[in-house]
Amino acid sequence: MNTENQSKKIILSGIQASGDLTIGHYAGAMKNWVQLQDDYECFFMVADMHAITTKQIPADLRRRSIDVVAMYAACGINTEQSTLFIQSHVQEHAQLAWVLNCFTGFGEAQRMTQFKDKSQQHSENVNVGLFSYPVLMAADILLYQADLVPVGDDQKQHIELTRNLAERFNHLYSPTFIIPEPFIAKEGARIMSLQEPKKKMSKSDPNQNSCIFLHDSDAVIRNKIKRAVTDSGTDIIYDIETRPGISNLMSLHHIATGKSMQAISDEFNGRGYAPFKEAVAESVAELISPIRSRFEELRSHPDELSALLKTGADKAKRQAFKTLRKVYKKIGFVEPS
Ligand code: AQP
Repeated sequence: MNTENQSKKIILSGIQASGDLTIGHYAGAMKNWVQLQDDYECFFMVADMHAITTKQIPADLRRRSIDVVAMYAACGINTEQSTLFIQSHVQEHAQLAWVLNCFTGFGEAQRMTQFKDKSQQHSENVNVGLFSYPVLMAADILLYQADLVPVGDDQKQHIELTRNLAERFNHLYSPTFIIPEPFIAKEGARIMSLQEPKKKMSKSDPNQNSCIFLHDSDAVIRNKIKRAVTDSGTDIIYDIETRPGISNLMSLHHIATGKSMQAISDEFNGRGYAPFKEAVAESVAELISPIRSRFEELRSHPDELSALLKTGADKAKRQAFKTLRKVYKKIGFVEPS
């Protein structure tokens, strides 16, 4: 770590390797990361350990873990500046998660709404890992002494749990963990399914037409937006309650062009859905096209990605080991001789 980095606040964030990344991940995560990376020391991980809380095909998980790293870089993460790593490469995540499990109340974990949602979605596989997912997430964050955690608003409750666990530990022993703050993306950054606009766009949605993947071709993007579900009526006005389909398309246009919701409404309201959908398709295709090209270029150099991951894991490990060592000492574990 250089001196400049030592004075910078720390960010930790990550995405599960449970599917191919969508424009939702770009809007809710990577776009913010790119903006924050100059001002913070950033650790961006591929959450493969979180991914196995739902069923994964091993070969797909292996491929996707590398795809996610390449996608981070393709979206503009500076790989020289930020630390990119795969969660399972740093064993301290599992080790701290175990310790934190022993400081988490059962009722406290039971209150997590994401567990309730996900256990309904995956009712055939409600495992203990899914239940303690937020505790592993707390370990991810606290290991790096992160000051700020950029997340979607659906993750706010998990950050609250992380803060509670850190405060509990600090109070029981002595100051050990930084208490992290969530960094929640602005309005319009939550992208919804193109087919069921009241539901979040999710990479593991079995309906491929509900998602725009960051590797989709221009033709596929145009087709998916053309087929996107809209609302009855013809108004192009941002209102997620009454006009979820159109509001979602407005969010996509906003992400792709930077135009405000009001400016989009002023430009398209009264002209009908067809020209608006065409404009959204064009802007989204224009946003994704260079990302897709950079992704393909990076993916064609697997050795460089491996080297990058090795450097990232080494750097992440140095920080993680420092924190874990302190924790082990404080709770009374004997140091190995
Ligand atoms: N549709 C979205 N809109 C805005 N932000 C999103 N994020 C995910 N989807 C959207 C944000 O990306 C970060 C990490 O996502 P994740 O993949 O680790 O977890 P997730 O939120 O469970 O994403 P998915 O796609 O829904 O995964 P699956 O289908 O595997 O459950 C978070 O900050 C999240 O808010």
